[in-house]
Order: sequence, then C-alpha cells, then structure tokens
Amino acid sequence: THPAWLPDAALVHLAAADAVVLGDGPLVDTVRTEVAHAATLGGGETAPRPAGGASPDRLVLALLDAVPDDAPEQLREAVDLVQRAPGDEGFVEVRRTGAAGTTVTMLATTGHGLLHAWFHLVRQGAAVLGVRPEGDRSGAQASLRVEAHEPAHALRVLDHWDNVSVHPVMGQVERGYSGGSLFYDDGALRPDLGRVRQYARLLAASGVNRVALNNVNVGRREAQLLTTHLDDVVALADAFRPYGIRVHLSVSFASPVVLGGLGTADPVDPEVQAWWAQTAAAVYAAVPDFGGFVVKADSEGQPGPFTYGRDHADGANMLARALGPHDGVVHWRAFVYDHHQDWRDRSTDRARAAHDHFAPLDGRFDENVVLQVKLGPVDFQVREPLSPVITVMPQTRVAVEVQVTQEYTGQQQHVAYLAPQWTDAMQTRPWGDDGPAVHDVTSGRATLARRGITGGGLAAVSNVGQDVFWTGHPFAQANLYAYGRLAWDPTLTAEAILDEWVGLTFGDAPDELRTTVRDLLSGSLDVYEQYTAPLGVGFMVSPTRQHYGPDVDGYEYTAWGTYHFADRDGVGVDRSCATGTGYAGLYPPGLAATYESLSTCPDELLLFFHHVPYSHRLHSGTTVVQHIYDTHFAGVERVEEMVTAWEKVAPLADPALAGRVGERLAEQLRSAVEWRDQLNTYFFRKSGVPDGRGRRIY
Ligand code: GCW
Repeated sequence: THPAWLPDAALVHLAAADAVVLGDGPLVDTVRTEVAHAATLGGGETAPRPAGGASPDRLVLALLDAVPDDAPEQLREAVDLVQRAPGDEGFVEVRRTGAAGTTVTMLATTGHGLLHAWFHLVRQGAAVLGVRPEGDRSGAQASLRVEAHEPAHALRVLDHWDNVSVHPVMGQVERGYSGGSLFYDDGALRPDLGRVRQYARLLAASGVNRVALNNVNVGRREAQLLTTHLDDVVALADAFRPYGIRVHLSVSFASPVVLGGLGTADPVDPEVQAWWAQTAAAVYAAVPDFGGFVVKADSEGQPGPFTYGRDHADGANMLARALGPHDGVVHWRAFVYDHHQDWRDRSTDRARAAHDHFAPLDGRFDENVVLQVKLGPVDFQVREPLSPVITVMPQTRVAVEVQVTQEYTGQQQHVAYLAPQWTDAMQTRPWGDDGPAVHDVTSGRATLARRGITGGGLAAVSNVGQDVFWTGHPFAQANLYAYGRLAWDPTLTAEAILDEWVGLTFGDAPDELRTTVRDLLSGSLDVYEQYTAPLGVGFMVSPTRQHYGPDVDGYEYTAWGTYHFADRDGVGVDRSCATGTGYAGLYPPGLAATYESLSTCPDELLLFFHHVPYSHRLHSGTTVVQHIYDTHFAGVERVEEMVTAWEKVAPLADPALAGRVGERLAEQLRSAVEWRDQLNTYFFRKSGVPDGRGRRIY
C-alpha cells in the first residue's frame, strides 16, 4: 500500500527529536506509538524517554494536567505561556530558540489535541526543530513563539458511499473509482481491518474526525448495520478510535418499518419515536462514542417524512431526539428535488429545490440537527454558484458538502485538483465584502455562536477504496488531503495545501519531480473545465456510462432536471427574475443583482443564469460560441502538455506510481479529445457558426 502523505520520509525529521510524551489515555498512547515509530527511522531509541535529564528536551508533547509541579523549566515556562486551555482538539505550540538550539513544547487538554499537535509537527517538516535548509549559514535568532491552534469546525465528516452488498448497478461503492470498499467485501465486513487503521491515521493527519460508514442510499443489508449487524459498526469504530475518529451511520428513514416491523415510519407516531429511541440507545451501548446519523430523505427514491404528510423538520427532529441523550448528531441532507420532472415543464428549476424546501424551515431544527447542503445548487458540477441555502438559514447549523470522489470531475482518470473550488466557495462573502464568509456560516461564528452552538462544519464524499494508491489516480490523494485540511482551517489557500501535500508525499524526491507534480495539479481543474461543459451550464455527461465522458443531450429530455436548452440560436438556462425561474433572486441582494444582469454576471457562470445567443459577447471579448471552440481546443492542448511534462519526470518517480499516472494521463487525453470533438461539433451544427480560427471541427 502506498503511504500517501505519511511516508516515513515525512517523519524522519522527528526521529532525532528525542520526544517526551506526558499524559495518559488511549490517544496519548497513539501519540507515543507515533513518536516511537519516528524514533526508529533515525535508528534512535524506540521508546519515548521520561522528561528532564541533563540537556533540555528538544520536543515535549504534554497534556496540561500531566505536567508535574516540579517539571523542568522549559515545560513550566511553556505552561505559563498558555493563555487559555485549548479546546477538545486544539493545542498550543511553544517554540524557543536560543543558544542551546530550539525546543518545542506542544500542550493540549486532551489526547485528541495532542495527536493533532503531533501531525502539526509532521507537516512543518525539518524546519520545526530549527533545522535550516542546507546552505543556510545564518545564525539562529533567539526567539520565542507561542501559537494556539483550534479547528474551525468541530464536525469534519467524510461520508463513504460504500455498500455492504454489491449493488447491481452502482457496485460496492457508489461513485467509487478506487476499487472495492475498504470496509466491506461482497456482503460482509472485511475480516482484516488493518487497512482501515492505516486509513484512520491518514485521515487524522489531514484533519477529518468523523466517518460515515455507508452509502446515503441505504439498501436492505446496509440498513441492518443499525441493528442486526451492529457488530460491524463496533469493529469499524474500534479501528478508527485510536486516531480520534468517530463513526456515523447512514440510516433509512423507513427503518421502523424495514427493521422494526412497525406499520409506519411516521415521525409523529409515538411507537416510531420509541423505536428510534431504543435503537439509538442500543447503538450507544455498543459504541459509546458513536457520532450519529446521516439521512437522505425524500430524495431520489429514498423514504422520508413526505410519505406521512410531515416536513423535514419533523423528520430530522424526531431522529435528533433519539440521539440527543447520547450526544449524537443528525446530518440531514438538503439534496431534495423532483427527479421525475417533465422536461417540457419550464417552470420547475432543480436549482431552486433545496432552497424552496428548506428556507421556510429555518428556526425549526433542534440543536443537534445539521443541515448538510451541497456546495452548489445542482449536483457537484465543475462550475456552479454557491447554494443559496447556505445564505438563508441563520438559525440552523449548516454544513457544506463537497464531493471528493470525482464523479463529475473526471472520475479519478483525469487530474483535477478540486481545492480551488472549495476554497473559493468557503472564502466567498455572499453578503458583500463586509459580511461574513461562507466558512463563518459553517463554523457557526456568523450567527450561532451567540447561542453557544457551533456550526455544521464540512462534509465530503470519500474517494478512497481498496486500490494500492487509495484513490485510483495517485494525484487524487491531494483532494482527500485538501478536504481534511480545509475542514480544519477553511482560510488556507489551495496553493498552500498543495505545497504541503507535495512536500509530505514527495518530500524526498528530486526537485524536478516535485515541481512537475505541483504544476500538473495546480490549475488542473481549469483544464478540466475547459474541455467539458462550458460557462457553468453543467452536465452534458453520459447517462449510460455512469456520468463518464460527453453526451451533450444525454440528459436533455430526461426527468432529472439538468438541461442546457441549446437550440439553433443560443444556449443556457434563464434563471433570472425578470424572465426566468427567479433563482437568481434567492441570493442576498448584491449577489442577486450581480447574477441577474447580463452585464455583471461572471462569464464562468453565464449559462447557469442566462440563455443567450451564440453571438453574445462575453466580458472576455469573445462570443459564446467562439469561447466554446477556443476553450475546447485549449483544454486538449493543455492535457498534451501535461502528458509531455510527466513523461520527462516519470523516470524519477516510483515505477508503480509512474506507470499508474502515465496510464491515467493517456486516458485523460483520449477523453479530452472526445469531449472537445463532441462539444465543438455539437455547437457548430446547432449554430452554423464556423470557428473564427478555421480549426478542424467535424
Ligand atoms: O450526484 C448524485 C449521484 C448519486 C448520489 C446523489 C446524492 C448517493 O449521482 O450517486 O447518490 O448525488 O448525493 O445523494
């Protein structure tokens, strides 16, 4: 198995640190194991030493309440510098550089905090202990630095869409592009969970602290994880626990009927409520740190409260009350829309659906309900505006859900570093420059903090499986890493995270290889966008090939609500208030006005908001149809450059990795050409407008 972002080379700088660990508890023991492992890499001692001794300790990791009164000076000084005891997962780093070298003291309240402190040291690389890059002969400046670190989000969830039983169409993992499930194999839990433990370690090092163990589309066998197959959950929770990760389950809203034999799942029925309360209590008896439920209700055929004439607050609160006594949370998904839409009906707009269902419910959700909202209003496309739901639920704990698995972004055959999409969204200020950012909504700072409640955090769909590289495309590891990092700190930039990931994953590789990997990933999402659906219009993917590859009209006359409305004169969806579905008006006023008007709507979202003639001139100066031709030709050229760049450095990489990347790049190029030719030909035939530069269109 590939070590992903935790190869031994990424830990070796801590080998000689001679770290001291103070404190007790299972997660502190995990830190001790990590320290001992790092020590072996330098050929040093294998067990952490006790504190004190002749020379100062270079590195101490301690729980605050485990620091003895007669601790050595370094440690006492550090404790005195802590202004506020860190929260559950936080830590304080105290670093002093003096004549005797650098000492680093990491202090936390809990083992969980100490574990994050450890991975923080790993990420900082050799510099952490005052080691300067080779050739740097400047003397170390005497200094003292104190930094407090806390995660922005308490809930940093990774949702696995893993099926226990292989689904006839979706397979073992729905939208999985990395081989089988890490957890299940053909109907049963895997007997050896060794890889799950390694995975837990990787996730903890990225920042993820919750994992949902099964698909949000809950089949019969999957529903039983809650009851008859609870043992599977116990075993998985045991595998994740040493790294501070709590497990959640996706549950079927119809469980009282399907599992409990009741005649109804009506959320106001006392028997139904009692069934959920008992079932939750049994889960907590077996898994005391169980996280809670994820629910996809009344969506794409899943059962929900609508069946009983109840709304989604009724449904979510009923589950929340079953979990409440145990500190559990309900992640209730907002992905609710009519998937039996009549394509001839121009008044229904799928983009509005989540807003229209949920906005009226703000203020009705219990405090342990999190409303989990997809980042965009439609469905994880390469380009969508922010979901307006995020801006209209000030009294609700809102979580933003992103798709790390690349369903619509190249299915881990294509290189597509997704972090820029997520950072752009998280750092957007929908109410204007003086207002809060999206991450202030997800952290709860914007509105909920006053009531002492934290926000809903982040959630993401996992991209991991049995594959030796974990993610099919080795570079898709960067997306998983970036998700965890952003869930911890949503103010990081995509470029900074990329540097970190390359540094950890390829730290000991030649510069040339590292730079190339970095360059291939940076901007790769733009490349993908260039050769696929243009200007925010979305979809155009194949319905028969599981959303892989182009099919411009594949969804045009279907029930799914994802249309582009191209005709001989123009293309795009009119979502304006003046003449369209009114969707543009669902945003705060400034943003709504920006999207409403053709003169201010950003080019990259033009066709999401407006239906325009092919001759419409973009802000960039070219016409819509010429833009389509230009970007599709350019996208393929950029993939060709990626192939050449990789060929140059591939001999410097591990041969298995080089082989895998080479194979996938070849497929990306083939697929990009297919996209280019189908899109260009389609729009040439519709519009009759030739390419201004006379290139070949079929
Ligand atoms: O984008 C769609 C996917 C479905 C998925 C659904 C969802 C789990 O194609 O496979 O179902 O989103 O988010 O629920």
